[in-house]
Amino acid sequence: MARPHENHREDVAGRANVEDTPELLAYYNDLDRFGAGALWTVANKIEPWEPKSESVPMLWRYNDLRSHVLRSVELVTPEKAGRRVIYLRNPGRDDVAAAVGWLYSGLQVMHPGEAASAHRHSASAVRFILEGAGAYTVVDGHKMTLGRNDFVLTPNGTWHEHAVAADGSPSIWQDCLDIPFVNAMEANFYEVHPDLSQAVGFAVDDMTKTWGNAGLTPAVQWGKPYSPMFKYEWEPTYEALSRYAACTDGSPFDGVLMEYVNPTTNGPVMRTMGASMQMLRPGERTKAHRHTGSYLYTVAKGSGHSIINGKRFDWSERDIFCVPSWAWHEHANASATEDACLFCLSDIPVMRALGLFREQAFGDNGGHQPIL
Ligand code: 1HN
Repeated sequence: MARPHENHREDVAGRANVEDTPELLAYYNDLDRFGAGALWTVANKIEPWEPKSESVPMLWRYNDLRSHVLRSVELVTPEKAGRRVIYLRNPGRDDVAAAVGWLYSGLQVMHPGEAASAHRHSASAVRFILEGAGAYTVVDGHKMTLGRNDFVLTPNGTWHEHAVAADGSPSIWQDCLDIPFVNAMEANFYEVHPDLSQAVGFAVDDMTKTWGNAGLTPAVQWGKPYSPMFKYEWEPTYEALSRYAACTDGSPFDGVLMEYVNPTTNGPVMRTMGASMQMLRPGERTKAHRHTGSYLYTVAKGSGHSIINGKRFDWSERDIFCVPSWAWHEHANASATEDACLFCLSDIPVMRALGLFREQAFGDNGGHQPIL
């Protein structure tokens, strides 16, 4: 059966604008029968003038989701579910389970004494800790204790498992993975650990103690294409932002923004996803800009609002919101006395590596400045 005929015409010189005639419609039908089509009917659709995200700006309130995340503990076991996770849905991206763009995110809960089995996959992940005590993750034999606002890497191909110590408390963290991207690349493999659990082969938190030392690097080689510092802790992050804030005006678009880096390269923590922490000083309100690449923001501290493509989203601690690629956005701190901090997870490393990063300030030449 022939597919319904689509014809995306634009009355602009240099764009396709062919009217349908009985002869052409018959021709399109003929092409369709042989698995082909006429480019001029779809050219304007597949070559938009600028990025058009299918993702919708969204805010997920922690207060709305928390009790439902905790309820999953009564409903399913980690043994049966693999991971107890409530994932964040974007109405435009349900088909690929993306929270925004090609990024997946979810809230995972674990009770004291529970453990999730070890596995590995081609997708990379970060975990950002929202609440609880005693949680830990093991990545390739390195055990990391997890505190509030810490974040942990589980890069492409590394074995990983999570647990909460018996004397800990119910723990919730945010998972962010590049699964939709890796699936779009049709390159995702998945493997369960043969023993379901890894032996811990190193001192607890050794990677952070080895690599996270105020600009000092150990005299050891690290040949892998991701950061050896598997865990970045909140206290040194906040201290770094506070120190930097005391001697900079910051960016008019981003406030005081610092990138988490691979200490062996100064580049992003992983090849597909980057992370940063952004401080909005008391009363600060940023100017609007837009760029390619998708962003997931988690409110680490404080409260405020963001305006994304003209819509206002009010946020407070532990809420999560997203900014789709090429969406205008600006942020405001609600407090005149306290700073606010946003943890930002993005696919910017992909955009930069592939030469696809573009950025524009609101009002620049009325938006008519050439972007390419
Ligand atoms: C995964 O490995 C974890 O390791 C969480 O905790 C969520 C969602 C999809 C695929 C793999 C984890 C995941 C995931």
